[in-house]
Amino acid sequence: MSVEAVTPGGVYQKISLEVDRILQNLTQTTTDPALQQANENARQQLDAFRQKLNDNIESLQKNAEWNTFTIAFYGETNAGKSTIIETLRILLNEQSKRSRQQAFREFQKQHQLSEDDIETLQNALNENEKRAKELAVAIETINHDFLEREKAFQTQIESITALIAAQRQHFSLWRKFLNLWLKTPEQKEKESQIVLKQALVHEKAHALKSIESQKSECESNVSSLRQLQAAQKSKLDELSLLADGEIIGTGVSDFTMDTTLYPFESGTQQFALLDVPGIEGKESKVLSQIQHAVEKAHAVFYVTSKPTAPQKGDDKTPGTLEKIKAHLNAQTEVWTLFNKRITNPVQLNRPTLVSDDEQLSLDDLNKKMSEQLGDNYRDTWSVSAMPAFLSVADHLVPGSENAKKRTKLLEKLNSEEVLEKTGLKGFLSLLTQQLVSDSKAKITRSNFNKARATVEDVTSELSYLQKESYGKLAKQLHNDTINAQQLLDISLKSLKTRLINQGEDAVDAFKSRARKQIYSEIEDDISNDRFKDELKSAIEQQHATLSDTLPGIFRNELDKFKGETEEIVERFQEHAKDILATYSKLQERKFDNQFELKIDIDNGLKLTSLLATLAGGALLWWNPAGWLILGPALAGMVFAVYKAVRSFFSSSYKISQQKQSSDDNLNKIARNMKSSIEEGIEKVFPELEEKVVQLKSMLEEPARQAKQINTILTSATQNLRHLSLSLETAGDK
Ligand SMILES: Nc1nc2c(ncn2[C@@H]2O[C@H](COP(=O)(O)OP(=O)(O)O)[C@@H](O)[C@H]2O)c(=O)[nH]1
Ligand SMILES: [Mg+2]
Repeated sequence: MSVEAVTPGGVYQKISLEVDRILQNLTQTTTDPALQQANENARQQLDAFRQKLNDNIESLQKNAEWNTFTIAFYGETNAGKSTIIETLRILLNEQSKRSRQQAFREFQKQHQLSEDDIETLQNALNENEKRAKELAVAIETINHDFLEREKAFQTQIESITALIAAQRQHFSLWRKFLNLWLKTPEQKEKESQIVLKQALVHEKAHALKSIESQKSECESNVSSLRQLQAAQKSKLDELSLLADGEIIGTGVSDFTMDTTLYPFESGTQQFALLDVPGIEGKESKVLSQIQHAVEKAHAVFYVTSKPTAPQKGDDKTPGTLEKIKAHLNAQTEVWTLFNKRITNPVQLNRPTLVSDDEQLSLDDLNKKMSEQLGDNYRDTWSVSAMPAFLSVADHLVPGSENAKKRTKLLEKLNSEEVLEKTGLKGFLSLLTQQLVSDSKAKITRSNFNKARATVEDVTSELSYLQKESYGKLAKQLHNDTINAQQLLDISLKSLKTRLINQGEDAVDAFKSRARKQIYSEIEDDISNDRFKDELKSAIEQQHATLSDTLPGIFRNELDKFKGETEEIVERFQEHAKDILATYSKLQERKFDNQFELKIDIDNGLKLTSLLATLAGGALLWWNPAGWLILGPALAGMVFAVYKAVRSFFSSSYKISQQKQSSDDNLNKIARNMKSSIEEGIEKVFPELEEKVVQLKSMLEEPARQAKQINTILTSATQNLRHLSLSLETAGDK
């Protein structure tokens, strides 16, 4: 077909039509019913393949991308795919990233969430807390001071009171009387002390008043600042949803469940990156997302955080290597992206990102990937995603883990150096220069190749079915048929030999019986004339016996032959069924029972009815007794006359002469009979041979059917290979 002329996208329809055409042309009608059956079987098989191919092509058509060069990031969860993509989004100002960052900035401004804002609030809080604490200490000190002073007054007052009491004991009555109006100096002193003490209480209240009000002001400040901080904290949580790194996983498996497409522009180039769910996921949703993503992609990065080659699976579960082969086989460009996990920025100061040991492992990985993917596999590129991301992520929540890590990282190296040392700078130029250049041609090549691979996949399944099933089946059936046919030939030949032998034996028996009969007459010394009559009558009697027994003898042989033939046919059929069952089983295992092997071994009932008429019918046509017409033999008997004259003189001589004459005549008759039987057999045998020929050709039918299907499948395979080849050339144009 000429796929070159097809518009992009139209190629899928063209393939379907072409496949239809190829498959329809293969099974034309025939008048041979056995071949017609085989054609029908082949058509059913091919239909199943066509259905499968059409389904795959349909899916390709639905997912194919013809305009934007699309690169899938493919690998296990936690390999770092999203981290790398996030870094590229920031570096290349990807649209949705840009608007998110703007939203981040606006939200940050609106809710005053800058580092300064946070710090100012924290400082104010700290200040007030500190001040409140200081004021509390001051209050304590004042309280303590006044307590001391109060205590001093109290002691003074108590000692004066004691003095006054002691003085009063020594007072005269008069003095006591006077004391009612006149106070002693001690008493006056006491009163003044009391007044002073009271003044002290006032003084204390006065001293505390302002400080305490300051302190409570501070405390109320602290509580409102705390409220502000709580509000700020909840806004920061909201802000974190807008921060850089939103697509990076948290270590939870299947963080990325859907494939996300990020469109990029770099210079004049446009391309898209696909963030694909982890390939270890088993959910059907994840599996179909992966399938669609690889159908869309024109190049694939297999991202891994381990430098070792992907694991092989076992019989039961496919390993990563098998998954990669199954998913990426149709890709035209596959790279490995090794994401070296780095936790300490110090590691970036080593001369190379990848150690010697890791490089050795990566070389091995490259080798294994090349083995799986052939020429379409490119190479490994190494990066360290997390530090690269941190170095460019300037929209992070202040105080967050990432912000802290970023600060720590940038203390040691600037952003440019980090990008250089993490391999991201080189990766970026690989991506934007090498990979996406000449993308129109690459898109065509990739999409045609995927279509080609789809055709190829189904073709190789078909080819497998052809080679491993019908091809081998046809060959084995053919060998078995030849074998059975040879056995039939042998059986027929031995029947002939046996019939001749049995015929001869019967004639010999006839001869010896007739001989015995005539000899006993001869012993009675009979005349030559009588001898002639007796011989004739002995021959006639024994001929009658022979005519009676010969058909039975032949029937026995024919029955034996029939038994043999049936056994040969039966054994052939059983073996053919066994072979068919064996291949059917292999088939079921390989194709999940999708393609049933179909061959008609029994050949309807035709074979059975042919077998029934084969030997039984023969005797209806044959008449072995009729082959032995006696008249000419009797007429042809010869008796030597001169010997008869001499026998007149000697009786014993006559007896021996008569015996001699009997023998001569019997031998001659027997010889004639034998050749009559042989002639008879020769005459009727072709009829039997004809039946055996029919039988042999019936035995050929299963092999012919298998051969016919095999031929059809072979030419379907060839035509599809042609189609696949033309897709390859078309894609390269
Ligand atoms: N220490 C370290 N962690 C990384 C690095 N790259 C990715 N990670 C972490 O690995 C986890 C998964 O990363 P992510 O990009 O979501 O992986 P994905 O599942 O392949 O998309 C995240 O927690 C990342 O922080 C790296 O270079 N160093
Ligand atoms: Mg991810």
